[in-house]
This record gives sequence, C-alpha cells and structure tokens, in this order.
Amino acid sequence: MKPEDRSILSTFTALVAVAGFLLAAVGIAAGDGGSGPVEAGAAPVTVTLTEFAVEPAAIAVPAGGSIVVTNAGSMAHNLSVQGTDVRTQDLGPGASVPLDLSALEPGDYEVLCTIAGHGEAGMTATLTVGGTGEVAAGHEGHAAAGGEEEHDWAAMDAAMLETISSFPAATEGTGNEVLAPTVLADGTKQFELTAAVTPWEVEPGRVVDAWTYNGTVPGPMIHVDVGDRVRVVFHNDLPVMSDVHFHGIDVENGMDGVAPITQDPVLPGETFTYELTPDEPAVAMYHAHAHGEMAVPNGLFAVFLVGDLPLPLPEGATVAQEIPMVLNDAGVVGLSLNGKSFPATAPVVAGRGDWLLVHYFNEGLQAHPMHLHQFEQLVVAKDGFPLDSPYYADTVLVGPGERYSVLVHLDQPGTWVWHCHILNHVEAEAGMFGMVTAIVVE
Ligand SMILES: [Cu+2]
Repeated sequence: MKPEDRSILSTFTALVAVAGFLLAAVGIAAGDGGSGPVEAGAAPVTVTLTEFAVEPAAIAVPAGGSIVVTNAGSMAHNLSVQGTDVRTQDLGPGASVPLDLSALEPGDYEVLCTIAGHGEAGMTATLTVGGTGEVAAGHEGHAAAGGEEEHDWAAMDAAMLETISSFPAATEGTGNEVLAPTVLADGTKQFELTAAVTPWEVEPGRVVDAWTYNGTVPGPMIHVDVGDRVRVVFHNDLPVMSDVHFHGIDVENGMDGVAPITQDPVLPGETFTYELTPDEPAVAMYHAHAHGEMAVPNGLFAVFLVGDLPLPLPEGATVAQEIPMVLNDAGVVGLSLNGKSFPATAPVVAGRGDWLLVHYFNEGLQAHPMHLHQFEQLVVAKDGFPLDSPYYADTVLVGPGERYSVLVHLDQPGTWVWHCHILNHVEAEAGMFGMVTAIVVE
C-alpha cells in the first residue's frame, strides 16, 4: 500500500467512526425525546462488541426498550437476537447504531454476533426484556459506563503480568509441519490432504471446532522443487462443498480450485485430484476458495513453497532457520500466529549471529503491521517475487492474501518481542493475547 492510500484509509476510518457517533447520538436523542417506544428519561443500554465478547454479558432492558450497539473492536461485527428478525446490520470498527427491541415479548433471549465463528469465539450474551417497564439492572451498568467506567487497575496489572509470565504455554497440536509426499514411479510427488472439522487448541484450554487440513492449523506445509510434477489428492470430510486454491502458483485453469467456475464442487465425502508443475520459485499458500469467508478464517489454510528465493546474504552467510509466519484474525481461530494465540505462540529460539528468513502469509481479513523489536527486517520478496531493491523496515504491513519475505540478522542476545502493532490484536484488559510472540537470541 502506498503512503497516500494509507492516509485515504485512515480518513475513511475516521469518517466511519464519526458517522457511527452521529448515529448513536441520534438514537439516544430519539429515546430521550420520548417520541420512540422508550420511556422518557430512560437512556438506552449500550452494548459493546469486541473480539470476541458482547458486553454486558447479561443485558436487561424494559419492555418496549431499545439498546445502542457499539463496535469497539477492530473488525466487522453485528448483534442479532436469536429466533427473531431483530438484528443490526454488520457494523464496521467504531460504528454505533440504535437497535429497537419493542417487537420483543418480555422474556429471556440469546443474542450473538452472526459473523462466521464470532458467536463460537465468545460473542454471545443473554438479553432479558422486562415486563414491568422498570429499568432493569443493565441500565445502572450503562450509567456507570457512560460516566467513569470502573477499572480495577490492580486486577489489570495482575492479569497482564500473569498472561505474559505464562509464555510460552504448551498446547495440543502444531501447524506448518512439513508434509512428506509419496513419490510415484514417474517421479510425481503425491500429497494427501483431508479437510474436516477437528478440535484445535488455540491457546491453553480454548479448544475450537476448526476447519483443518490433516487436523492442524495452519495445515501441513508443502515444499517442492521447481519443475516437480505435483499431485494433491484432496478429500473433503467437511459438512459443505470445498475445493483447494493454490494462491501464488501458476496452474492450468482447471486446477485453479474455484468451484464451480474451474471445477465441480468437491462435495462432502468426495475426492478431487489436483495436478500442477510449478515452473518457478514461489512463496505461496493453499486454501479453500468455496465458502472462503468462513472456511479460511476457521483454519483451512497452509503454506506452499516452491524452490528457494535468491537471497542477498553477505559472502559466506547462510540462513539458519526459515520461519513461516501465518497470520489470521477471524473465524473460530481468531487473532493468531501460525494458528495459536499468545501465550501459545511458539517463540523462535536462535543463536547470536544467525540469519532468519521469515515468510509472512496473511490468511486473515485485515492487514497486520508486523513489528520486530531491535532487528531490522530486510524485505527481499513480495508475494514470492524477489525485489530488485530489497529495503529495510522495522514494521511490515501485510495485507490479506499478501506474502512478504524478510531476512533478519540476530546480532544482539536477549528476548525480543515480535507482534502485530494493532494494539488490540495483542492486548486486552484481561492481559496479553493474540498476535504476539518473541525471538529468543541465546
Ligand atoms: Cu493485527
């Protein structure tokens, strides 16, 4: 993204936020004015959406009332009352809208964000519509939140220190394991992939129903040589149709994995065999294309490397470790690095003086500025294309679908933090989480 594009984006984001504020103000004014169904003087309860929570968790409103729904997160969310037609549209970050609940009979309801995976990730709450017209407990919560919100500062400190000190935490399952092919008689390298819904431990104790290739997030890494004949036998055990798109590799049209355009959908229980012969180096990915908005964030993504990049290393230097760093921010997996959320994100442990080659892959729905403390990142390739003029950066903005390859020279010992610099992708009042890990130079 060029600098001018970035400033347009931030202007747009600011406009969205202003529009959201105005909408919220209109909603509150309508309630206070007594023209709507809300009784005079009863300001609507504010319900706040974040990744991945709905607050308050127990919403209470008088019969005939309304609420104001605010998206304080960093991705789109909505709020829907289950079993009814009452819901907001999808709200961008910063947006705020009134939601009229006067159509609801008194009683208890479940509310949730209906964007794929967000409910499962925790964006649910209960809604009690009171029958008496009295302002229920939720209103007091709003009054407190509207003025000085109560923070338990000591608890915030304790949670932050506790989460950080638990790094690195062990979890079940490792993504990006290299997938060994079966080599056929004619030299073809055959890889077997099965897509299915399987349990995946994103962080200690948080096990989600991920959509996986061969049971892991990211799926297994495929690494072949330029000119290899490659066959990928794909078996679909998902409850929906699927396909496999090789993002960043030249293929024949029928192998592009875009059902129903280039192939028939691979229905549940079916198998499809892809054939490709990559003829140049690639830093690529494979992922589902059918139902991509749901399937990919839920975990159907993996790394596909072809050959090796030419690297501008000093005379005699070699790469000590090649690190895939796959970014995701949505679905049941959520904000994560290589399928794990801090403190389960694996640190890179390396020796002083080592060179690392890191490939960033963004399989999420947002751009992430990946910042490495202390060490400059020498950007050597974009989307697998070697740069004529590699450049240094301490923060590399990786958009959805993009790949950046960077060389890092670890010339200082210590534990150096490595994280997305959108700060609510890494921290919350409950502590550190999400897109953070570290490089430990011994
Ligand atoms: Cu981020």
